[in-house]
Amino acid sequence: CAQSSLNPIPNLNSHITEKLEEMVKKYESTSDKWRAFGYQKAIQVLKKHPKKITTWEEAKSLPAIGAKLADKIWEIIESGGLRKLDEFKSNEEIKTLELFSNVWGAGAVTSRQWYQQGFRTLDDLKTKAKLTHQQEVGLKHYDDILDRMSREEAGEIEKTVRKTVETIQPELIAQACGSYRREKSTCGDVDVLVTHPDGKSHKGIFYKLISKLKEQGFITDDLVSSENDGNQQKYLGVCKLPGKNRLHRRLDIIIVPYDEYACALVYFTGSAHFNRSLRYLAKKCGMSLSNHALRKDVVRKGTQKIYEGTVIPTPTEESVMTLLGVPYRPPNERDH
Ligand code: DCP
Ligand code: MG
Ligand code: MN
Repeated sequence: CAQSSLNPIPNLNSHITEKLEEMVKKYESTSDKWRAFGYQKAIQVLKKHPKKITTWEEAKSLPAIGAKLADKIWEIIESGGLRKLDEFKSNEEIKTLELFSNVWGAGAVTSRQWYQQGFRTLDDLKTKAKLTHQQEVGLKHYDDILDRMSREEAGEIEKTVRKTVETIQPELIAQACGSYRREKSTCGDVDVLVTHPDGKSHKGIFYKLISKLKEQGFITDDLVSSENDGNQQKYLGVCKLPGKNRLHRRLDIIIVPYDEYACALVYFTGSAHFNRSLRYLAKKCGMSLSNHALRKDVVRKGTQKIYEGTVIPTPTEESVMTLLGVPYRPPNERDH
Protein backbone atom coordinates (compact mmCIF):
# COMPACT_ATOMS: atom_id res chain seq x y z
CA CYS A 1 0.00 0.00 0.00
CA ALA A 2 2.76 2.40 -0.93
CA GLN A 3 0.91 4.97 -3.04
CA SER A 4 -2.10 5.47 -0.80
CA SER A 5 -3.39 8.96 -0.65
CA LEU A 6 -6.35 10.80 0.74
CA ASN A 7 -7.84 13.71 -1.06
CA PRO A 8 -6.79 16.89 0.73
CA ILE A 9 -8.21 19.31 -1.85
CA PRO A 10 -10.65 21.92 -0.57
CA ASN A 11 -13.96 22.14 -2.44
CA LEU A 12 -13.58 24.94 -4.99
CA ASN A 13 -17.07 24.40 -6.37
CA SER A 14 -19.07 24.64 -3.17
CA HIS A 15 -21.44 27.19 -4.74
CA ILE A 16 -22.45 24.38 -7.13
CA THR A 17 -22.34 21.40 -4.78
CA GLU A 18 -24.48 23.18 -2.17
CA LYS A 19 -27.31 23.58 -4.69
CA LEU A 20 -26.91 20.01 -5.93
CA GLU A 21 -26.98 18.75 -2.34
CA GLU A 22 -30.32 20.48 -1.87
CA MET A 23 -31.52 18.65 -4.99
CA VAL A 24 -30.41 15.35 -3.44
CA LYS A 25 -32.55 16.07 -0.38
CA LYS A 26 -35.58 16.76 -2.57
CA TYR A 27 -35.08 13.57 -4.60
CA GLU A 28 -34.53 11.58 -1.41
CA SER A 29 -37.78 12.79 0.09
CA THR A 30 -39.66 11.90 -3.08
CA SER A 31 -38.01 8.43 -3.07
CA ASP A 32 -36.34 9.16 -6.39
CA LYS A 33 -33.33 7.08 -5.41
CA TRP A 34 -31.68 6.94 -8.81
CA ARG A 35 -31.70 10.69 -9.33
CA ALA A 36 -30.49 11.24 -5.76
CA PHE A 37 -27.68 8.74 -6.39
CA GLY A 38 -26.71 10.33 -9.72
CA TYR A 39 -26.51 13.75 -8.13
CA GLN A 40 -24.46 12.40 -5.23
CA LYS A 41 -21.92 10.85 -7.57
CA ALA A 42 -21.61 14.13 -9.43
CA ILE A 43 -21.14 16.00 -6.12
CA GLN A 44 -18.25 13.70 -5.15
CA VAL A 45 -16.58 14.39 -8.49
CA LEU A 46 -17.10 18.14 -8.21
CA LYS A 47 -15.72 18.22 -4.67
CA LYS A 48 -12.50 16.64 -5.87
CA HIS A 49 -12.14 18.82 -8.95
CA PRO A 50 -8.94 20.86 -8.48
CA LYS A 51 -10.28 24.07 -10.00
CA LYS A 52 -13.36 26.23 -10.11
CA ILE A 53 -15.54 25.18 -13.05
CA THR A 54 -16.28 28.04 -15.44
CA THR A 55 -17.72 26.45 -18.60
CA TRP A 56 -20.42 23.95 -19.63
CA GLU A 57 -17.82 21.89 -21.52
CA GLU A 58 -15.62 21.62 -18.47
CA ALA A 59 -18.52 20.28 -16.40
CA LYS A 60 -19.57 17.87 -19.16
CA SER A 61 -16.04 16.46 -19.48
CA LEU A 62 -16.07 15.17 -15.88
CA PRO A 63 -17.00 11.59 -15.00
CA ALA A 64 -20.58 11.09 -13.73
CA ILE A 65 -21.69 14.34 -15.35
CA GLY A 66 -23.83 14.11 -18.47
CA ALA A 67 -25.35 16.83 -20.62
CA LYS A 68 -28.38 17.37 -18.40
CA LEU A 69 -26.35 17.77 -15.23
CA ALA A 70 -23.91 20.01 -17.09
CA ASP A 71 -26.91 22.21 -18.02
CA LYS A 72 -27.83 22.49 -14.34
CA ILE A 73 -24.25 23.27 -13.33
CA TRP A 74 -24.00 25.89 -16.06
CA GLU A 75 -27.26 27.46 -14.89
CA ILE A 76 -25.84 27.77 -11.38
CA ILE A 77 -22.57 29.24 -12.67
CA GLU A 78 -24.37 31.71 -14.89
CA SER A 79 -27.31 32.77 -12.73
CA GLY A 80 -26.37 31.67 -9.23
CA GLY A 81 -29.70 29.87 -9.01
CA LEU A 82 -31.44 26.71 -10.16
CA ARG A 83 -35.03 26.95 -11.40
CA LYS A 84 -35.73 23.24 -10.87
CA LEU A 85 -34.78 23.62 -7.22
CA ASP A 86 -37.03 26.67 -6.84
CA GLU A 87 -39.83 24.68 -8.45
CA PHE A 88 -39.30 21.90 -5.92
CA LYS A 89 -39.26 24.38 -3.09
CA SER A 90 -42.67 25.76 -4.03
CA ASN A 91 -44.18 22.34 -4.73
CA GLU A 92 -46.67 21.57 -1.94
CA GLU A 93 -46.30 17.81 -2.18
CA ILE A 94 -42.51 17.89 -2.00
CA LYS A 95 -42.62 20.40 0.84
CA THR A 96 -44.93 18.14 2.81
CA LEU A 97 -42.85 15.02 2.13
CA GLU A 98 -39.76 16.83 3.36
CA LEU A 99 -41.61 18.09 6.45
CA PHE A 100 -42.66 14.52 7.23
CA SER A 101 -39.31 12.88 6.51
CA ASN A 102 -37.70 15.21 9.06
CA VAL A 103 -39.66 13.44 11.80
CA TRP A 104 -37.07 11.26 13.55
CA GLY A 105 -37.84 7.62 12.71
CA ALA A 106 -39.77 8.39 9.53
CA GLY A 107 -38.20 7.82 6.13
CA ALA A 108 -39.29 8.48 2.57
CA VAL A 109 -41.64 5.49 2.52
CA THR A 110 -43.52 6.46 5.69
CA SER A 111 -43.76 10.08 4.59
CA ARG A 112 -45.27 8.98 1.29
CA GLN A 113 -47.81 6.79 3.11
CA TRP A 114 -48.80 9.65 5.40
CA TYR A 115 -49.20 11.92 2.41
CA GLN A 116 -51.37 9.34 0.62
CA GLN A 117 -53.49 8.99 3.75
CA GLY A 118 -54.28 12.67 3.34
CA PHE A 119 -52.09 14.11 6.11
CA ARG A 120 -50.59 17.52 5.35
CA THR A 121 -49.36 19.01 8.63
CA LEU A 122 -47.47 17.89 11.72
CA ASP A 123 -50.68 18.40 13.64
CA ASP A 124 -52.41 15.91 11.31
CA LEU A 125 -49.71 13.40 12.22
CA LYS A 126 -50.03 14.09 15.95
CA THR A 127 -53.78 13.66 15.96
CA LYS A 128 -54.53 11.16 13.20
CA ALA A 129 -51.51 9.09 12.17
CA LYS A 130 -50.47 5.77 13.64
CA LEU A 131 -47.05 6.52 15.09
CA THR A 132 -44.16 4.41 16.34
CA HIS A 133 -42.60 5.39 19.65
CA GLN A 134 -39.65 6.95 17.80
CA GLN A 135 -41.93 9.02 15.59
CA GLU A 136 -43.87 10.22 18.66
CA VAL A 137 -40.63 11.41 20.22
CA GLY A 138 -39.53 12.86 16.89
CA LEU A 139 -42.75 14.85 16.61
CA LYS A 140 -42.74 16.01 20.22
CA HIS A 141 -39.26 17.48 19.75
CA TYR A 142 -39.51 18.23 16.03
CA ASP A 143 -38.04 21.75 16.03
CA ASP A 144 -35.50 21.02 18.77
CA ILE A 145 -34.10 17.98 16.97
CA LEU A 146 -33.71 19.83 13.67
CA ASP A 147 -31.93 22.75 15.33
CA ARG A 148 -28.14 22.49 15.43
CA MET A 149 -26.56 23.39 18.77
CA SER A 150 -23.43 25.46 19.35
CA ARG A 151 -20.25 23.56 20.13
CA GLU A 152 -20.27 25.13 23.60
CA GLU A 153 -23.58 23.41 24.33
CA ALA A 154 -22.31 20.13 22.86
CA GLY A 155 -19.32 20.47 25.21
CA GLU A 156 -21.66 20.85 28.20
CA ILE A 157 -23.52 17.73 27.16
CA GLU A 158 -20.24 15.81 26.83
CA LYS A 159 -19.24 17.00 30.31
CA THR A 160 -22.56 15.93 31.83
CA VAL A 161 -22.17 12.42 30.43
CA ARG A 162 -18.50 12.27 31.47
CA LYS A 163 -19.25 13.30 35.07
CA THR A 164 -21.89 10.61 35.37
CA VAL A 165 -19.60 8.03 33.77
CA GLU A 166 -16.93 8.91 36.34
CA THR A 167 -19.31 8.31 39.24
CA ILE A 168 -19.59 4.71 38.02
CA GLN A 169 -15.81 4.22 37.62
CA PRO A 170 -13.31 7.11 37.63
CA GLU A 171 -11.05 5.46 35.02
CA LEU A 172 -13.77 5.18 32.39
CA ILE A 173 -13.13 7.39 29.36
CA ALA A 174 -16.04 9.39 27.87
CA GLN A 175 -15.38 11.52 24.84
CA ALA A 176 -17.59 13.33 22.34
CA CYS A 177 -16.77 12.40 18.73
CA GLY A 178 -18.63 13.34 15.52
CA SER A 179 -18.86 16.94 14.43
CA TYR A 180 -17.86 18.11 17.93
CA ARG A 181 -14.47 16.44 17.77
CA ARG A 182 -14.02 17.69 14.21
CA GLU A 183 -14.35 21.18 15.76
CA LYS A 184 -17.40 22.19 13.74
CA SER A 185 -19.06 25.39 14.95
CA THR A 186 -22.44 23.65 15.30
CA CYS A 187 -23.45 20.07 16.05
CA GLY A 188 -26.57 18.16 15.04
CA ASP A 189 -26.25 15.83 18.00
CA VAL A 190 -23.60 14.68 20.48
CA ASP A 191 -21.90 11.33 19.92
CA VAL A 192 -20.23 10.16 23.13
CA LEU A 193 -17.84 7.21 23.03
CA VAL A 194 -17.22 5.36 26.32
CA THR A 195 -14.47 2.83 27.03
CA HIS A 196 -12.18 1.60 29.83
CA PRO A 197 -8.38 1.16 29.49
CA ASP A 198 -8.37 -2.14 31.38
CA GLY A 199 -10.31 -3.73 28.53
CA LYS A 200 -13.06 -5.20 30.72
CA SER A 201 -14.62 -2.61 33.03
CA HIS A 202 -16.72 -1.14 30.21
CA LYS A 203 -18.87 -4.26 30.48
CA GLY A 204 -22.10 -3.98 32.38
CA ILE A 205 -22.07 -0.19 32.75
CA PHE A 206 -24.55 0.47 29.93
CA TYR A 207 -27.81 0.28 31.89
CA LYS A 208 -26.26 1.89 34.96
CA LEU A 209 -25.17 4.87 32.90
CA ILE A 210 -28.43 5.32 31.04
CA SER A 211 -30.54 5.01 34.20
CA LYS A 212 -28.31 7.47 36.09
CA LEU A 213 -28.67 9.97 33.27
CA LYS A 214 -32.45 9.48 33.38
CA GLU A 215 -32.60 9.87 37.19
CA GLN A 216 -30.93 13.27 36.83
CA GLY A 217 -33.61 14.26 34.34
CA PHE A 218 -30.90 14.69 31.74
CA ILE A 219 -32.05 11.97 29.32
CA THR A 220 -35.71 12.69 28.57
CA ASP A 221 -36.63 10.18 25.83
CA ASP A 222 -35.29 6.94 24.34
CA LEU A 223 -35.14 6.42 20.60
CA VAL A 224 -33.16 3.18 20.48
CA SER A 225 -32.66 2.08 24.09
CA SER A 226 -30.07 -0.59 23.29
CA GLU A 227 -28.51 -1.77 20.07
CA ASN A 228 -25.81 -4.44 20.10
CA ASP A 229 -23.17 -4.40 17.39
CA GLY A 230 -20.66 -7.13 18.12
CA ASN A 231 -18.95 -6.10 21.37
CA GLN A 232 -20.23 -2.54 21.08
CA GLN A 233 -23.43 -1.20 22.61
CA LYS A 234 -25.25 1.83 21.34
CA TYR A 235 -27.90 4.08 22.84
CA LEU A 236 -29.83 6.73 20.91
CA GLY A 237 -31.98 9.21 22.77
CA VAL A 238 -32.86 12.77 23.65
CA CYS A 239 -31.42 14.87 26.49
CA LYS A 240 -31.79 18.34 27.94
CA LEU A 241 -29.39 20.38 30.04
CA PRO A 242 -30.79 21.89 33.26
CA GLY A 243 -32.00 25.49 33.34
CA LYS A 244 -34.38 27.66 31.41
CA ASN A 245 -34.36 28.19 27.63
CA ARG A 246 -32.72 24.86 26.95
CA LEU A 247 -33.73 22.79 23.93
CA HIS A 248 -33.97 19.02 23.73
CA ARG A 249 -30.91 17.59 21.98
CA ARG A 250 -30.12 14.29 20.29
CA LEU A 251 -27.61 12.19 22.22
CA ASP A 252 -25.85 9.01 21.04
CA ILE A 253 -23.79 6.94 23.47
CA ILE A 254 -21.57 4.11 22.27
CA ILE A 255 -19.75 1.78 24.66
CA VAL A 256 -16.77 -0.04 23.16
CA PRO A 257 -14.07 -2.48 24.37
CA TYR A 258 -10.65 -0.88 24.62
CA ASP A 259 -9.10 -2.97 21.82
CA GLU A 260 -11.71 -1.52 19.46
CA TYR A 261 -11.30 2.02 20.79
CA ALA A 262 -9.08 3.47 18.04
CA CYS A 263 -11.19 2.13 15.17
CA ALA A 264 -14.38 3.22 16.93
CA LEU A 265 -12.85 6.65 17.53
CA VAL A 266 -11.97 7.03 13.86
CA TYR A 267 -15.42 5.85 12.79
CA PHE A 268 -17.50 7.98 15.18
CA THR A 269 -15.36 11.04 14.57
CA GLY A 270 -16.07 10.82 10.86
CA SER A 271 -16.89 12.57 8.71
CA ALA A 272 -18.98 9.94 6.95
CA HIS A 273 -17.19 10.97 3.76
CA PHE A 274 -13.76 10.59 5.38
CA ASN A 275 -14.78 7.12 6.59
CA ARG A 276 -15.74 6.13 3.06
CA SER A 277 -12.33 7.27 1.81
CA LEU A 278 -10.54 5.22 4.49
CA ARG A 279 -12.59 2.13 3.77
CA TYR A 280 -11.85 2.52 0.09
CA LEU A 281 -8.11 2.78 0.84
CA ALA A 282 -8.31 -0.34 3.03
CA LYS A 283 -10.01 -2.26 0.26
CA LYS A 284 -7.31 -1.30 -2.22
CA CYS A 285 -4.70 -2.76 0.17
CA GLY A 286 -6.52 -6.06 0.76
CA MET A 287 -7.63 -4.83 4.16
CA SER A 288 -10.95 -3.83 5.65
CA LEU A 289 -11.82 -1.09 8.12
CA SER A 290 -14.89 -0.89 10.33
CA ASN A 291 -15.89 0.73 13.63
CA HIS A 292 -14.54 -2.47 15.26
CA ALA A 293 -11.20 -3.22 13.65
CA LEU A 294 -8.69 -3.00 10.85
CA ARG A 295 -8.19 -6.39 9.20
CA LYS A 296 -5.59 -7.66 6.75
CA ASP A 297 -5.45 -10.51 4.21
CA VAL A 298 -9.12 -10.04 3.38
CA VAL A 299 -10.15 -12.07 0.34
CA ARG A 300 -12.82 -10.58 -1.88
CA LYS A 301 -14.55 -11.91 -4.96
CA GLY A 302 -16.16 -8.94 -6.64
CA THR A 303 -17.97 -7.08 -3.89
CA GLN A 304 -18.27 -10.17 -1.72
CA LYS A 305 -15.92 -11.03 1.13
CA ILE A 306 -14.83 -14.66 0.98
CA TYR A 307 -12.42 -14.45 3.90
CA GLU A 308 -12.83 -11.76 6.55
CA GLY A 309 -9.08 -11.59 7.25
CA THR A 310 -7.29 -11.19 10.57
CA VAL A 311 -7.37 -8.26 12.97
CA ILE A 312 -4.32 -5.99 13.06
CA PRO A 313 -3.84 -4.42 16.51
CA THR A 314 -4.49 -0.66 16.34
CA PRO A 315 -3.67 1.06 19.63
CA THR A 316 -4.20 4.59 18.30
CA GLU A 317 -5.87 6.53 15.47
CA GLU A 318 -2.36 7.28 14.18
CA SER A 319 -1.69 3.54 13.88
CA VAL A 320 -4.88 3.05 11.86
CA MET A 321 -3.87 5.71 9.35
CA THR A 322 -0.22 4.64 9.23
CA LEU A 323 -1.21 1.03 8.52
CA LEU A 324 -3.38 2.34 5.67
CA GLY A 325 -0.32 4.16 4.34
CA VAL A 326 -1.54 7.71 4.86
CA PRO A 327 -0.22 10.45 7.11
CA TYR A 328 -2.13 11.21 10.32
CA ARG A 329 -5.01 13.63 9.90
CA PRO A 330 -6.22 15.57 12.93
CA PRO A 331 -10.02 15.52 13.46
CA ASN A 332 -10.53 19.10 12.24
CA GLU A 333 -9.17 18.07 8.83
CA ARG A 334 -11.47 15.10 8.32
CA ASP A 335 -14.37 16.83 6.62
CA HIS A 336 -13.55 15.66 3.11
N1 DCP B 1 -21.12 7.77 10.36
C1 DCP B 1 -20.75 7.16 9.17
N2 DCP B 1 -21.69 6.86 8.23
C2 DCP B 1 -22.98 7.16 8.45
C3 DCP B 1 -23.38 7.78 9.65
C4 DCP B 1 -22.41 8.07 10.60
O1 DCP B 1 -19.57 6.91 8.97
N3 DCP B 1 -23.90 6.86 7.51
C5 DCP B 1 -20.07 8.13 11.35
C6 DCP B 1 -19.36 9.37 10.89
C7 DCP B 1 -20.03 10.47 11.63
C8 DCP B 1 -20.32 9.78 12.97
O2 DCP B 1 -20.64 8.43 12.61
O3 DCP B 1 -19.21 11.60 11.78
C9 DCP B 1 -21.41 10.43 13.78
O4 DCP B 1 -22.61 10.48 13.03
P1 DCP B 1 -23.55 11.75 13.05
O5 DCP B 1 -24.74 11.41 12.24
O6 DCP B 1 -23.80 12.17 14.45
O7 DCP B 1 -22.74 12.86 12.21
P2 DCP B 1 -21.79 14.06 12.66
O8 DCP B 1 -21.54 14.06 14.13
O9 DCP B 1 -20.58 13.99 11.79
O10 DCP B 1 -22.59 15.36 12.24
P3 DCP B 1 -23.80 16.06 13.05
O11 DCP B 1 -23.29 17.36 13.55
O12 DCP B 1 -24.86 16.27 12.02
O13 DCP B 1 -24.21 15.14 14.14
MG1 MG C 1 -23.11 13.89 15.45
MN1 MN D 1 -24.96 10.89 15.97
